[in-house]
Amino acid sequence: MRVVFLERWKKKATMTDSRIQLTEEDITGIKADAIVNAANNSLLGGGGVDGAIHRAAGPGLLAECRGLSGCPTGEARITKGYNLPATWVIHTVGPIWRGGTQGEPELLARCYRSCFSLVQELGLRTIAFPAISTGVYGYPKEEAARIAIKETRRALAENENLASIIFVCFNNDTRLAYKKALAEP
Ligand code: AR6
Repeated sequence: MRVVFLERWKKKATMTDSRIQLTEEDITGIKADAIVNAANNSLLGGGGVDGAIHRAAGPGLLAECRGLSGCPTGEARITKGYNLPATWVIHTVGPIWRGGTQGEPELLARCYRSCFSLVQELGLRTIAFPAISTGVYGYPKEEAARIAIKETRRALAENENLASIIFVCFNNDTRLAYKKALAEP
């Protein structure tokens, strides 16, 4: 009985991982049902991936964001993609790294859960994520990747509708951090 369970679990783990992809490119060029934006609490744009997404989407995105009245850290909001190849943009606000003792891991995990909850609500199948919080917000890449992979595996196990989760690595360090996290059980 235990063996059967273990075999099933192993099969599920492989199946879920086959739906996770790593890529090194600009997220604004990705044609997915949704791309995720690493935003700030105002949702009114900024630097990094946020700036790139707003530039590529055009002014319609900022206009829609103005109507959202911001977003607390760990939560997520969804808008249309405007001039982006992606249909939707999910804006989430990651924690600023303050040494790891201010609830950062839980807040970062909550970002992924909030995104996956919207994804499930809207029945989306392909989602691209940047490495939330690991740029200006200073979250250590390996720890952030471990959280991203853990929450993604959980979402894939719970939502059979998900076809592909793409982690967009903007540099080699980020790609290596995800590869390491994926190699862990
Ligand atoms: N495509 C994919 N990934 C990117 C791109 C891109 N075009 N540009 C940067 N990255 P960051 P944060 C990577 O700083 O740390 C903004 O000003 C980048 O290399 O964009 O969550 C917001 O308004 C890094 O790995 O977001 C907030 O104020 C990752 O995206 C603040 O930055 C996240 O880096 C949020 O900081």
